[in-house]
Amino acid sequence: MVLPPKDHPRYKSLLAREKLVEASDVVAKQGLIAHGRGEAFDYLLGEQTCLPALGAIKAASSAILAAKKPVISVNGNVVALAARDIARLAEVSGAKVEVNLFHRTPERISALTKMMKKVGVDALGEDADDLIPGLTSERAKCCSDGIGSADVVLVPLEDGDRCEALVNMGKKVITIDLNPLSRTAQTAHITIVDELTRCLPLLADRIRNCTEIETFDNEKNLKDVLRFISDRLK
Ligand code: PTJ
Repeated sequence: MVLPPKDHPRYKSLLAREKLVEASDVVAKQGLIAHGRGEAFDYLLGEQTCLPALGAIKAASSAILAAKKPVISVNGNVVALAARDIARLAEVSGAKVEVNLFHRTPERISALTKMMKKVGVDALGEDADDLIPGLTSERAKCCSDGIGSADVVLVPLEDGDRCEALVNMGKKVITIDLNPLSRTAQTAHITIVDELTRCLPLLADRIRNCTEIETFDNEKNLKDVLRFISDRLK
C-alpha cells in the first residue's frame, strides 16, 4: 500500500482509498463507486459525526445490548476499511460476524472470511445454508446460525433491497450509511448517518458504557441530519 503523507490535509480520506485499492481483489468494483458516493455525503456533513448521528449511535448500542442474537453483517468495503473496528465491536457486544455479500462469489466470501480471521474473528459466511426471503440470486444467501436467526442485524453500507428484505423478516435492522436519502437509510429501524470508520469506535465505546435503553424515531433523526446539512450549506 502506498501510504499518503501524514501531513496531507486529506490524509484519512486518501488512506481509505488506498485501503480499498489495496484490497481490490476482494472489494467489489461497485464498492468503489459506493465509496465515492459516501465521500460526497461526508463532505456535506463536514467529515464529522453530527449530533443526530450520536443519537442514533446511542439507540443502536442499546438495541444491540438488548438483542438475544445480534449479528454484524460485513461486506467487501467494510472488511477492507474496518476489519479491526469490527473485531472490537464484536468483542464488546458479543455479536457474531457474518460475511454477507451483494456481489457474492465463493472466492470473495473465502478471502474476506480469512481477512476477518487475521483480526481474530471467526466469521460466518462460507457455509451459507439459508436464504433471505424476497431476494433472488446469490445475494439472498445467508447462514442460519447468523443472519438467518438473528434478532438484531447491523448492516453497514447495505443495498436498499436487502435492507428491506431483512426488515420484512422481522429483524431489527441498524445501518451505517452516509447518505440520509438512501433507501437503506429510509428503511432501516436505526440509521447512523456517519462514516463507517469514524462511527464504529464510537459505537463500541458506547456499548461498553451503555446502561439506559433509548427510544428512537428514525424518520425524525434523518430529518435532523438533513437540517444539519442544509444549515451547513447556508
Ligand atoms: O461487497 P458487496 O458485494 O456486498 O457490495 C458492497 C456494496 C457497497 C457495493 C453494496 O452493498 C452496494 O451496492 O451498496 P450501495 O447500494 O451502493 O450502498 C452503499 C451505501 O453506503 C451508499 O449509500 C453510500 O453512500 C454509503 N457509504 C459508502 N461508503 C461509506 C458509506 N457509508 C458510511 N461510511 C462509508 N465509508
